[in-house]
Amino acid sequence: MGTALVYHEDMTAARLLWEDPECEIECPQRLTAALEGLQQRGLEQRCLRLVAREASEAELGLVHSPEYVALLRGTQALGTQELQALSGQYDAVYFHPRTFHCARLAVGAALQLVDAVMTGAVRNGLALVRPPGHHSQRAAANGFCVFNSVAIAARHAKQKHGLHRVLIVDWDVHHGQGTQYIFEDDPSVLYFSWHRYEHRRFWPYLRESDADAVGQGQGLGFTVNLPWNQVGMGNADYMAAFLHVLLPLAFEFDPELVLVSAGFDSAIGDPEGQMQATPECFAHLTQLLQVLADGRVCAVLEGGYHLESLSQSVCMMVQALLGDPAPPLSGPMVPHGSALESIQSVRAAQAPYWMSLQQQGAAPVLSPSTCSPEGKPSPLLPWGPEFKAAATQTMAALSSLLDKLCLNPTPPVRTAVALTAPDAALVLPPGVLCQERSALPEEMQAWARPHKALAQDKALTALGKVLYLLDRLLDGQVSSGIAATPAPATAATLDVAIRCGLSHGAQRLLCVAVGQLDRPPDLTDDGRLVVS
Ligand code: Q9C
Ligand code: ZN
Repeated sequence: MGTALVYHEDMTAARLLWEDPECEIECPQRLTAALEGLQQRGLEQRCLRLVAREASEAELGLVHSPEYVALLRGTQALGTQELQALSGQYDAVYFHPRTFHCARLAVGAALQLVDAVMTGAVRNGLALVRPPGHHSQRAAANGFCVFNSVAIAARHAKQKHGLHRVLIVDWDVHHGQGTQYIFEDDPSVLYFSWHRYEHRRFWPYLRESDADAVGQGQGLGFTVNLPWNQVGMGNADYMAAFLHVLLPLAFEFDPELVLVSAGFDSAIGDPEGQMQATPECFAHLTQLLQVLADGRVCAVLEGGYHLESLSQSVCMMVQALLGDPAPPLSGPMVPHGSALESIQSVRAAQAPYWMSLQQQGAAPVLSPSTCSPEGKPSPLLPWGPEFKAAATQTMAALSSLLDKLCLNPTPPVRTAVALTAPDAALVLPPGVLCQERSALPEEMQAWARPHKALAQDKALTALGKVLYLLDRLLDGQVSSGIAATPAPATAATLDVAIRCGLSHGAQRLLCVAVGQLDRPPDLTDDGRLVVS
């Protein structure tokens, strides 16, 4: 199963017909640059190419009012002056005689993509469209957006494919307030948006873009806003946002489909976003989303105004959709303090609605920001510098872990299996090494001796294999392994394995027991060991 790329060259037809510095960045070259990038890297050729169709007026009606659709239909016949006058009725919008056609193709492309994914023709895909959609509302154009393609696609997925839970991930650098309004009381659509906010000093200057806007009525907890209060957010901040906010909620929500409002004005170089995330980051974000909804990810282009950055980021996303490994992330993987504050305030605002945020209930409730909108920093931070330092440290540790995941070379043996004689009849998949050696060195014999459960030959042989496997893991020859021990010897084997691991150079050891297993007694806790 592959990746769809939905496009129609007619979507380059709409363009700004008068002087307007705010709107001129939403230009036809955005689409041609993205498409050329995909062609040059041989990515377009690896996708299933679908030619976009126009959405029907009934489909537009899933979100928009009949009067608004009629108004837009009427723009096809207007002259430049009338178009400019009508555009002036909305915030940051321009109309062109081809706008209605383009916007219907943009919606149609999103619907075709959803249909291709839901029928199983492809696993995932990207609709390369303009105009964008996420600012558009039931009866209003806004922020270059005319029809809300992603919102319509979500309603369509529910109606036409019988879905009950759709996740919308809006990584455009602007708040998709249009999408938020459309679903604010709807628990069947989880809407996540991060956005440049700067304590409400950035467009669209809305109170309801802040972290404490969480939805209404039945939809409480199904609107998730992560406002960035500083520019310059980068890879570490975006990864932290996914790992600590979006993914916990998304796993709990368990969507049947993921729609991405894929704006790339959140990438480095973009004049609107002023952020620092590199194009590679979008490969990682895409990869993380693919663990949801059986990989059913439909991305729809929103913003992105730096042509080179846009094109590179689109390529990274398509590569990840195609299943290529993500390139390592550059830069120090340390989130900004301001990002951690934002993350913490969304988590606090959402904690009442999500079990996955309640374990860490000790988290302090923060005011929406440490800086009042009037500009003077608040004198008393709701969390002290110690807490902040601790959070930074935690994040640094997490980040270095991520670094290693990306940078470490793959060991020669991916998986090894340590079995005792009766299990050895198992047929192992190719490439899995069967651990043979079992002699137990003196040092470990000494550890084993106090355990009665290890007195039996069979248990001791198994222990020898486990410890040998552990050594190969620690010296990097093997990346993971599985071992069998006789049931009565499990606790004793674990005890010796932990002692051996810690004495053979493990810096940190996490021990997870599935089912009942007592913590081995007498283990000195020097901070390197966590047993759960
Ligand atoms: N410098 C999209 O990205 N102008 N729309 C903001 C602040 C409007 C953005 C001015 C930006 C609209 C889809
Ligand atoms: Zn945007």
